[in-house]
Amino acid sequence: MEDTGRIDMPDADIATGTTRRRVLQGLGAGALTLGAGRALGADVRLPLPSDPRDRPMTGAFPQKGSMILQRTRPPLLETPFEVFDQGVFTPNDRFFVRWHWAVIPESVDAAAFRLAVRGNVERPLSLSLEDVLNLPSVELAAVNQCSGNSRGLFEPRIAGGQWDNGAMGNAKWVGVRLKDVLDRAGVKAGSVAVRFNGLDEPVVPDAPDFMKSLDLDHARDGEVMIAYRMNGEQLPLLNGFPLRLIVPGWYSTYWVKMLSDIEVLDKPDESFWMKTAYRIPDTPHASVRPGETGFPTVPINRMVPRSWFTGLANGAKVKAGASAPLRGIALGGDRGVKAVDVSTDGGATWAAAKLGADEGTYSFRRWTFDGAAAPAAGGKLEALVRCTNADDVVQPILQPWNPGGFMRNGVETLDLTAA
Ligand SMILES: Nc1nc2c(c(=O)[nH]1)N[C@H]1C(S)=C(S)[C@@H](COP(=O)(O)O)O[C@H]1N2
Ligand SMILES: [Mo]
Repeated sequence: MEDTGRIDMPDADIATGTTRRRVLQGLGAGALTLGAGRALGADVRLPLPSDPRDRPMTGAFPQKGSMILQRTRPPLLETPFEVFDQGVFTPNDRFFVRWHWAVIPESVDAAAFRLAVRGNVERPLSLSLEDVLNLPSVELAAVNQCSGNSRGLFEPRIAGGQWDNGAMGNAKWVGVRLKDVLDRAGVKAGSVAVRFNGLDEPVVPDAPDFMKSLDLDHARDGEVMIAYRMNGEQLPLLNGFPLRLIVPGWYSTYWVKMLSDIEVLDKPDESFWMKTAYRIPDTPHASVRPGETGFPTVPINRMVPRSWFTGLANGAKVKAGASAPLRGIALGGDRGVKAVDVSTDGGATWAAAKLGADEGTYSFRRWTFDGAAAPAAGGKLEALVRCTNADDVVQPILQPWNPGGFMRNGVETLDLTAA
């Protein structure tokens, strides 16, 4: 097993410009040798509408704790939903993992690593990690959510990763503004977009390398960042060590991991992952009828509001005649959470939940609701939860559908029995 990447991370003094060094933990040896996943006890049964519903739990991946194994190579690891009840931030070792191609470096040599900034710029750059760490740092809480999060719940069923709701996570990201990096390179007049590529590669040479791009104005908005720290630690290798793009409020397909190449384009990006893949219907709620064809499409973009119950799962028993302890998390999407409402009459009336601490526009927000009285013993209680964001975008009651299985955000239901 070869030695693996270590990164000398500056400590909290980075803002003062000092680079007193503290070596954080190196990456586990043989990091990505993905053999037969070590089984961790019983399988987990996901609440999907069709089989297969069972998934193995795995603890076989470097820097990762117990995760739901969706696929081994390239790894797709889902966060068990109970993790979202434990805190508003998702621990790095429980944070979901998704890669498109199986050729992922087993380690990254932090000293040799370079980030290229090139294309339609005045001064092409080759930045070391030290160079990046010496730029002014910013911190932001943001949810990283796969476009296909919850795809396994769609009916009719849609091909692709059959995720339950755990292809998402919230972290505090520290890094540098993409704008500052672009300014150092000097974006030339006539530029329209910026394309991002990472160190991973397709298994066969003629398959399309995973790359994503943003319009130039978006790339320069001062919020899009290049992160080197996640929840106070260096990024786990599987989450993009040493650098990844953070695109607050947008689906994580844009959050390119192991970011090594930034290319300023003077024409729109016509490559596969923008032009062909990750496109949504250009219709209200990006929704079409199953089987419908001939609709216009656009690249997937902003996230939409969502909310979930945590703590209690469908079928749970609550105390008869007492107030049911409802709680959960919400996400505003590309705007903050304005309100979370609960209904216990099928959506006819709604009452406001109490919101927890505001960790920022793009973070999860906790909510609690104690106004739902359970019926007499043996009776059923059905609760619905709905998030409204600061743009007054509200979750739809009827679940939209699209052929990619993207952007699921219909209102969630919790069925309880009083005992
Ligand atoms: N380099 C690279 N970055 C990538 C991907 C990839 O395949 N390669 N997948 C994207 C997609 S679709 C998702 S959902 C997120 C997953 O981020 P995570 O593994 O840190 O949870 O990474 C994004 N960034
Ligand atoms: Mo994704």
